[in-house]
Amino acid sequence: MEKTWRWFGKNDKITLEMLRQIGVEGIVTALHDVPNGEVWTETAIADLRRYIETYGLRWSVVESLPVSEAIKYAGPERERLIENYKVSLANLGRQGVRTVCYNFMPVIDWIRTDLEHPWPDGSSSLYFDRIRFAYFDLRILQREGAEADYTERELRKVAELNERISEGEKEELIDAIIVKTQGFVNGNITEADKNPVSLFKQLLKKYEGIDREALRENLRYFLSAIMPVCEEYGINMCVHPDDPPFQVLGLPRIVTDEADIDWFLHAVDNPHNGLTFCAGSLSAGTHNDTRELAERFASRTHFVHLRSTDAMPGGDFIESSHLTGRGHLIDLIRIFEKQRPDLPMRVDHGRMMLGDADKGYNPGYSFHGRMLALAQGEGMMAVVDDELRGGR
Ligand code: DNO
Repeated sequence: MEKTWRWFGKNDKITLEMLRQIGVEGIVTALHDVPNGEVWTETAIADLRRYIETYGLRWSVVESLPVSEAIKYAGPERERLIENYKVSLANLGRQGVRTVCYNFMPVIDWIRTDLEHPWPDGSSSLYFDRIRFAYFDLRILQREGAEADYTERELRKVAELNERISEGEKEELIDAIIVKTQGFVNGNITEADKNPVSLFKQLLKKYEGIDREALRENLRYFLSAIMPVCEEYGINMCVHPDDPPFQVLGLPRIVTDEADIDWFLHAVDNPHNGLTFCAGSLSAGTHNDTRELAERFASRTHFVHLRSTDAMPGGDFIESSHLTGRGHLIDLIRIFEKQRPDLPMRVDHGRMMLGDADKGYNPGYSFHGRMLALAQGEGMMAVVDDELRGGR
């Protein structure tokens, strides 16, 4: 697979010069300063593409061309937004950038409650604590009917947490769940927003009455509308699985397991409609076996995220080492190197280590941690490639 790296543009503290030295071949990026829903002009795309190429690298994947909320909840602006999306796709296609990752998660993209979960060795990683998340839902958002989504035991734990949680910790929780993890992926809330919780609640309201079936229909509608452009320009769309892959905050999530993936691939049965195989997101659901999913969906996968998780008691999960955990990256590399050696892959997230913590990197996107993970990924790929050649 092609070794790619998520880079956040010319202001990223991790420069293309650095990436060239650590064996990166392709860049995964986006026009991060274009607001969601607006057209990506061909000039802006060409400028970034050329800049990347001056470093001997190529712009391999767009992550993400964000799908505006009104497309997901079918608001009145949907047609205009889909038209803009099509123009952006055509402009990307004309510039030769033909793999486009996006997601269809309502309101909130990926979810973590703790951005610096300490490891015994002094490094840290991202973590999802189910009780803290329930606390956010029940006590901070005070979402109507939320109690029904938690067990008696969980509700008791939330009440216990309420006795000891400090105001500072509450702020940190809000920051982790809806601000720091969201803004940089062109999410709905950024650090500049004064009252993130009330903004978030307004967004949740837009989905009242939208269940799984309705959201599926809106995904089908969107994909059907853009497929002709994808065919014309040879663009491969690859939806990112929901992270974590289960229902949250009363919102439907529709890319969570084998049946969901099967559904959307058949709903618009076109080879340009494919999957981002995010091993980290999928493995965070204990109902998923990443190896079975990879075997089944390799042919419709257009992009691979190598990351692993470990399930903890009580529904928590931690971002584990890339060599261990439920991601089973060695097996996935075996499957993809054999069936789809052409695919771009990036190591997704890394621990914070060796001074990463002071640099202000986006959560999960450390330099040293990801460099270590890339080296591990490269090592696994080298062994698998050797196996495939029959060893020596
Ligand atoms: C987080 C990422 C996601 C992902 C988007 C793709 O680190 O995996 O934010 O980029 O969901 O659309």
